[in-house]
Amino acid sequence: MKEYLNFIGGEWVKSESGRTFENHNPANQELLGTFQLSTKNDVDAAVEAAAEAYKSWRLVPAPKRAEFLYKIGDILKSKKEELARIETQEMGKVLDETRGDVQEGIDTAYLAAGEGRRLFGDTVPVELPNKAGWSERHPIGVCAMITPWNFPMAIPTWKLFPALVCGNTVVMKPATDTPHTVVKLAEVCQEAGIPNGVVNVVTGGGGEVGTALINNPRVRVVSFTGSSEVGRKIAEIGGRSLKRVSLELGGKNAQIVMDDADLDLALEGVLWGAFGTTGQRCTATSRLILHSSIKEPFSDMLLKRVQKLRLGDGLDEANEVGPLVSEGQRESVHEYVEIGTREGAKLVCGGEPYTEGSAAKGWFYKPTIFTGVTRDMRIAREEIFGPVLSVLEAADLDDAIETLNDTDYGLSSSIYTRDVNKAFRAIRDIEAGITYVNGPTIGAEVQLPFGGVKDTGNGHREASHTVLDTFTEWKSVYVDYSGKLQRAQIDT
Ligand code: UN1
Repeated sequence: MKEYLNFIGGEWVKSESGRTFENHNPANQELLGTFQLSTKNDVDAAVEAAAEAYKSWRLVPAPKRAEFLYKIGDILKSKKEELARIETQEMGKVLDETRGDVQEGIDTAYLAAGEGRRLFGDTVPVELPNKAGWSERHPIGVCAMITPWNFPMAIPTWKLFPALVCGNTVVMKPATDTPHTVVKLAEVCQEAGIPNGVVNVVTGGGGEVGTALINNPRVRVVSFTGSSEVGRKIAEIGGRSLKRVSLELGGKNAQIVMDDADLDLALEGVLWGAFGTTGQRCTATSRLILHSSIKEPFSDMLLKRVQKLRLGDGLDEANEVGPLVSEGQRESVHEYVEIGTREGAKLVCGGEPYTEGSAAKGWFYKPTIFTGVTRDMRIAREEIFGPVLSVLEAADLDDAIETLNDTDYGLSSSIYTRDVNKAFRAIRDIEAGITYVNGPTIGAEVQLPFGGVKDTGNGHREASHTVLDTFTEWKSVYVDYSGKLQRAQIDT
């Protein structure tokens, strides 16, 4: 059985703990490899290496830093299939989706590389003669990245690549369910010739490794994607030392279907949005809000299609829905199904593990739909992170938008309508970081900001050029070439 190592200061090293943890395939529980169960000392060594590398990396011109990212993008492209297979094995989602996940990493590499020749600041007129002023972006230092298991490649790259092009150095801690993909990502960085210590990876549990990273005084930025519960704790700890903390947290995304919508299109949308990635996206469609007049026919259409979804090992291209990532995840999804039933919602399909044939060895769960869900029910308010869809009803557009907004989260949202006036009102009034018109709640592209409002985050955005605000400090520069003291706001 292969043992994978930490990547610190350009070397592949064991944890000082001498201990490892196992990585299993959620489709069949096969043991895939062991990874370092790291300690605070391992983290401190990685931060030390990153701090040392920062001294020279920050001085490499940004277009030159970008050249590494172009190379990384090229290598990822050449290894796309291999990486997708590794991902499907450790995370479970079907190959088409893991290929998409790697593609998102490739897109992010090229987007970030392009920033190497932009990183725009402002050049503005100044009020005194013979004086110039502008703003420029500066790197911050060592950045910690704590990344989730649902997008084992894309999400780490959303953080890593922009941080690097801005001149920061990085310590990454991948989710314990999917460490292999990030270890591969580090290998790709090494192959591209990234200088030692610029990228470091320390695997292990959130309690030990994550906590040590957040508490390390030399870490200046923490970028985290995960639950709102953990995000709050990170923000509290980070707040004490005034670290910059960028959080991308939960969602309770809804798709609205109006009475004038193309129902076939809306059906394709909700199937993909709710059951793609087995519902394990922070952007997954977790609520379906149906206009009363199409509620019955649309629910019938949906039920017919959902029951035909093919579950199974993601490596088999015939399968459409893979397993949940772990036994714990399956238990937590099932608990929500029990809660929904107790709350009085009507379970119309699924609601139990899927155990047919070889699926019995994996953590599969049947696509599940509840109808008759009301806004006060927990299954309408809390993130489930599994293949469970709650169907609610709305009398008109205002009611639909009010229902959609009636949650603590605000990540993604969608409306299906053929009425342009309704579409624009929805874009204006929906409280979310992302709104799709006639498309599902999933499928963001990397050149637009990604993130959400309310409990979904703390105001930062990943992707786009907006992510640069997480990984740079602004410096305003004034150059007075008058040769005399000029007093702003006083001298004329
Ligand atoms: C996530 O939902 O956790 O927009 C990330 C999407 C993908 C990224 C999702 N591009 O669905």
